[in-house]
Amino acid sequence: MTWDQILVTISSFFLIALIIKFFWMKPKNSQPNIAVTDGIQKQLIIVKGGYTPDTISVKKDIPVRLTFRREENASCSEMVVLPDFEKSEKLPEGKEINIDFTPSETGEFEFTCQMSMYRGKLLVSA
Ligand SMILES: [Cu+2]
Repeated sequence: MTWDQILVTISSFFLIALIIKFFWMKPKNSQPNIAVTDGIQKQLIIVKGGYTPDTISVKKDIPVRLTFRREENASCSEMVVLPDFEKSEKLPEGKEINIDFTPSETGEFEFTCQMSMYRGKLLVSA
């Protein structure tokens, strides 16, 4: 191998390592947990072309209240489903709908529209 080839080989290794680090080793939970108010972890989620925010970090064994406010009339988003917590609610446009539950296990739990097109994640940590 010539020096050129060695250099190219080494730099491509670094590039690959960088790509792997960026895409696969992204920290799973980089956001802080949502704030606790009156003993409840409360988060407002706007429903418009998706869920904003779509990743919510909470602690287990503390009650959670997700308030969904749907700001569109696309039929796609007229319901929200949290299968792991056996919750589903209709979301009338412009109204704030609360979903209350207490996560008792850590992990990643999805919430979606009724057709699973809009997706959000609840990250529960100890
Ligand atoms: Cu949908």
